[in-house]
Amino acid sequence: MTDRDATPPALPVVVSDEHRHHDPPYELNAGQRVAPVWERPARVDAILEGLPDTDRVPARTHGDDAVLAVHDAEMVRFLRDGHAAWRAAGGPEVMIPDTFRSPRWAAGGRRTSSALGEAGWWCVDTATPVVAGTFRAARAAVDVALTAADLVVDGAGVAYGLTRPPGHHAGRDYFGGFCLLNHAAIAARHLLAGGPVAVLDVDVHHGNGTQDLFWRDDAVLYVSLHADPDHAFPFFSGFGDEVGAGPGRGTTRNVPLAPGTGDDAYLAALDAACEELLAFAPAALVVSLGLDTSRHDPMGPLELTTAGLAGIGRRIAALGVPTVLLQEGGYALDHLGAQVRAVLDGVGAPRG
Ligand code: SP5
Ligand code: ZN
Repeated sequence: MTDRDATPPALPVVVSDEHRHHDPPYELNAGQRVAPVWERPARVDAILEGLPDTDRVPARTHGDDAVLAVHDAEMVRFLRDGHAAWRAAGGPEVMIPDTFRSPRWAAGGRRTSSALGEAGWWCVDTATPVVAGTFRAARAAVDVALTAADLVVDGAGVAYGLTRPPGHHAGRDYFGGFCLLNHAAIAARHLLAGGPVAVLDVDVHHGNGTQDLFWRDDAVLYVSLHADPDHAFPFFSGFGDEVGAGPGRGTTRNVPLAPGTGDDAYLAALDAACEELLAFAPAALVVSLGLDTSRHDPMGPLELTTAGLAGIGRRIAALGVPTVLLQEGGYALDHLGAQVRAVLDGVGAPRG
């Protein structure tokens, strides 16, 4: 092409190598030691192998304000300093709590001064091991998300942030589900300066953290398609009758899907969700992009093909809303590159 003005800018892929500092040697799933962990650095390498011809943008450092607008400052402090305190108290390299506060305790539970006990105050599961470099990686993923959001604010139309570790299971004052800081929620809150924001969560797991963060907020629409939590993580959240509360009643939409759901039923459900999303008239869209809906995924119970994932991308493009795509789950290492490529091809922006 000779007319350079006719060529849209390439889809930016925001990256950071800092994620490598989160590389736990094992996790506990259903009481069993699992090694290697599901959520590991090789996921990012696999994704980038699928995107050889993209415009890679290094994450820019952002201050803590956007993080503290979403998360409890004491939890951020724990994520930053808690591992060192755990080690000093005799804890092993991997910080996994063995005692969790229950919301059913009559006196409500109370913060502890024990560095070994404190982990069970903030963490909700045994599958989210914290190691010495975890905070550094999670904090860099926030910078990836905010850099991608900035690109969209500056007119990029669509940007993809290769965030790792994922974020959508982390709430204001809890973490779990491989997630430490909720970068999609942080990006959404950041984008609110430009008007109402929709979050579309297509990870196979319900994004309980994002739902909770915007539960009472009528400026953020949270829409999630996911495997029915009656059979799948996070088990206790994501049912169809959860719609938000107070001023946010009606700005949370959950679409639980039966195990085995394939392309046609998934994309039909997504079409209906997209109509609701358009009726909200968001100024910006954040997509929590999990690839664990794939039939190849070792964890998710859904059966989407890679062509089905491209269909998700096409529907996102058809919304015509400035869009920040942020990576969440997806664990089929041999397929991840082709999967992200399929979604981004569906979104339709040239990759460079
Ligand atoms: C971001 C994200 O996708 N988080 C998911 C966290 C799921 N944690 C529970 C892991 C349990 C693994 N069970 C595997 C069953 C394999 N058939
Ligand atoms: Zn997931």
